[in-house]
Amino acid sequence: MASSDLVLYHIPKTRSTRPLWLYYELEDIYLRSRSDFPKLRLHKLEMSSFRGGGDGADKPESLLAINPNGKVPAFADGSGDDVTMFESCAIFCYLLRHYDFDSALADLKSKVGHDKND
Ligand SMILES: N[C@@H](CCC(=O)N[C@@H](CS)C(=O)NCC(=O)O)C(=O)O
Repeated sequence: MASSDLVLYHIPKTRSTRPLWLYYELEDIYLRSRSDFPKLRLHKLEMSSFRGGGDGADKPESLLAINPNGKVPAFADGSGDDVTMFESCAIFCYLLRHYDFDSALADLKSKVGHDKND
């Protein structure tokens, strides 16, 4: 994984759509103007095959390494400290805090007092 890559495990029409939608919004705003805007490595899974094996048998080991519950979304950010997360709303806030550089969509940075190192 390149150091600036984000990773998202996603199944269409599930909660993983929340962070995926936000990533695309941020990409639309920042891809051309910010050279440090990260690429997304999207792992798109299908619910039918995902559930087939039961007890995580059909779930990729790399997904289970991020989320032992085997649910999506599962997210990783390889920039700086290696961050892994698996709650859609937490990932959503993380993306806004770290990659909505100009607070175009929300101003989480000033409201919660966090910066990129928090
Ligand atoms: N509270 C979690 C819910 C995660 C969740 O339940 N994900 C479902 C899809 S919406 C899932 O992965 N289901 C497949 C399974 O449990 O095997 C979040 O919002 O991220």
